[in-house]
Amino acid sequence: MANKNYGAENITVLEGLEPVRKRPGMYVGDVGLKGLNHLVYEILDNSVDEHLAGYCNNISVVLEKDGSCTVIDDGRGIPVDLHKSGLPAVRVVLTTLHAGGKFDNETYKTSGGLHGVGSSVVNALSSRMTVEVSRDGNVYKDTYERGKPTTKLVKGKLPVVGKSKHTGTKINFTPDPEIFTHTKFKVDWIKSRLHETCYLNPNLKIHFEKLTGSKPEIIDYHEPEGILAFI
Ligand code: 0RA
Repeated sequence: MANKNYGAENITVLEGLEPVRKRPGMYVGDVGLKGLNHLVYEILDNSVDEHLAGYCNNISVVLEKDGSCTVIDDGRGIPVDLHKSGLPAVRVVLTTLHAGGKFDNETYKTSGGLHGVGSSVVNALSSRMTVEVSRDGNVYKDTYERGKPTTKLVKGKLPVVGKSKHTGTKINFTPDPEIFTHTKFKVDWIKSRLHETCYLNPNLKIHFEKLTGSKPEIIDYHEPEGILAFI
């Protein structure tokens, strides 16, 4: 081998998002309505992982008027400090394919598995994505187009766009119409998924808003008995 340091353990970290756009079906099942809705579940599941890790108790899912989706949680916020690559950790999470399910940083391992793994796939398949992280009193923002960063770092750091007394992560993404055959989320499927997720996580509250179409919908999901009634 030309480079003896190039082993199985760091292959995943070197992989960009090109394979995802080349073969989207391999990552989200298909490029139809099912795959489209899968994007929401991938982002949602990362916030649920943060809940399982013992931090986030509230998640908000908004289907925006412009066809994008926003997921907000009150977890610790995806770390923004510099990763050894020299990039903010959140940018590494959102632009690196963790194909093997292995991320070379203990911080990213949780009881539920791995944090943020699917979010880079969603980023790759979105015409636009923005992430805002509230941490350490600041709100940091990063932006992407089809998985590529569009925000200029200042001394390697993300811009601070506001102040916050809270922590959490907000991700907004627009599924790429160049990839998907459908661009309107299936609201009923999403509502079922949110209901199920609350059923399985009795201490989790999920706020849902559908702002598309002529009749907006707002639902608060919370199942304090949930699955506990069966065990
Ligand atoms: C790794 C470490 C820490 C937080 C997260 C991941 C995290 C990821 C996501 C994805 C969606 N919401 C999230 N919230 C948190 C925290 C590490 C620390 O503060 O010590």
